[in-house]
Amino acid sequence: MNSSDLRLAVQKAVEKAKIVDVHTHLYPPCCDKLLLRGVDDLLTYHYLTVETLRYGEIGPEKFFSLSKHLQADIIWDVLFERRSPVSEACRGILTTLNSYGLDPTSESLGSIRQYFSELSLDEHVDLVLEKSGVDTLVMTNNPFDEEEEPHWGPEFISDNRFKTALRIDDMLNSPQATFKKLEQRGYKPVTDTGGLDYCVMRKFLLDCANRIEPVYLAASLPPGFDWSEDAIGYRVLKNVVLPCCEERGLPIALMIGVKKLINPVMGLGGDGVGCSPVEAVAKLCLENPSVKFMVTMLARENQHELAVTARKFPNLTVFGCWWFLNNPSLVEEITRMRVELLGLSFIPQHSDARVLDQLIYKWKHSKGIIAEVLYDKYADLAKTGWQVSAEDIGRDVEMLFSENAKELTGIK
Ligand code: FIX
Ligand code: ZN
Repeated sequence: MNSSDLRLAVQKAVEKAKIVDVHTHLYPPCCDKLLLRGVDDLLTYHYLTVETLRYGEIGPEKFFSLSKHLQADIIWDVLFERRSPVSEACRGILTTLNSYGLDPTSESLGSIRQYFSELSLDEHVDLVLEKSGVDTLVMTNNPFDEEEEPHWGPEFISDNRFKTALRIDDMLNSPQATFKKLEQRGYKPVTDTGGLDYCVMRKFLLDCANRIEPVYLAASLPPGFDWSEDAIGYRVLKNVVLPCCEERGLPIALMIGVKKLINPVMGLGGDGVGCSPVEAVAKLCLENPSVKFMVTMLARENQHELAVTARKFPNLTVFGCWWFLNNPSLVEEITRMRVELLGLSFIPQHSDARVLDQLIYKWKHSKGIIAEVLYDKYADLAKTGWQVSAEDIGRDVEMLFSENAKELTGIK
């Protein structure tokens, strides 16, 4: 295959690859308004609100006091009307609108809003999954989320395209507050003598798992998470969460490196990033060989050590270019490094979509970069005399976009 045929073959395989998106904040249609969608939700995504507020034309308190409609008007004016929308989050809006045949250079925000208002929820979900190529996506399901948890029931898990992940940050990062919530729900996690009753906590997690049938358990941990053996969060991880994962045969996804609310006034956009001890991940993998770990880290500086660590532990799968790493320059750098160190034994991306329509741009942008990296790697192989066939390329691409995730999580 000559280089232009090779590039075409890779692009075609990546373009048609169906996707298992292992981490999103989306909800099935039965959750109605919980599922964010349309241009106002796209524009008021926390990535864009903080980019708008950087220009200081309006203060955060005043901005967040406005309706979503007015917030979107301001964001559109500041980032699109009066400046070129060169940031990744801005470009994502344009890629998404373009995929619907909407031209924001000639159409008003009003006419764009009109377009989305005419899409029913079910039509919208079907349209976005078809356009984005996402076959199956995994949600983020926090048992302590008071808006979401009431939806947990048979209908919540009836749409096979929407899988659940039991998200238990609170149990590890704020255990004392969580214990109080467990007591309110009839669980007694602390004994009369002040000891921790791990069995009760495991029962809570297993009761949750019986309700939503998660494909993995997940927790986001700060850079300063206390990994010492006697730290309460670590003891809950070791004696409650990991045993539940083993009992149910579920992976544990650890998302490490977020500094929560470094600027609280920014709300969801107020989180920061910090380097975290990768050796803590290595120790977990070493001490729990029968547990499957999915790990993504938020700091660019952690990526190389994490990839090297994954070489040592078959029970460690690296996934995604998470959040502040989901930018073309970093997705390329990280994906190249991962292919060079891990071959095809990792999950290159997840969308982290909070708004339904984001699936379209987050995957279109990532697919473009991953295709470019794969082309280069196959071209390097060709220089050694190793020619890949279109079938080889298709097989490899399926692994990266869906098969690795299916094998790890049991998604069919
Ligand atoms: O912890 C997480 O799941 C993060 O992805 C979110 O909290 C974050 O706000 C986000 O959506 C980043 O893209
Ligand atoms: Zn997320």
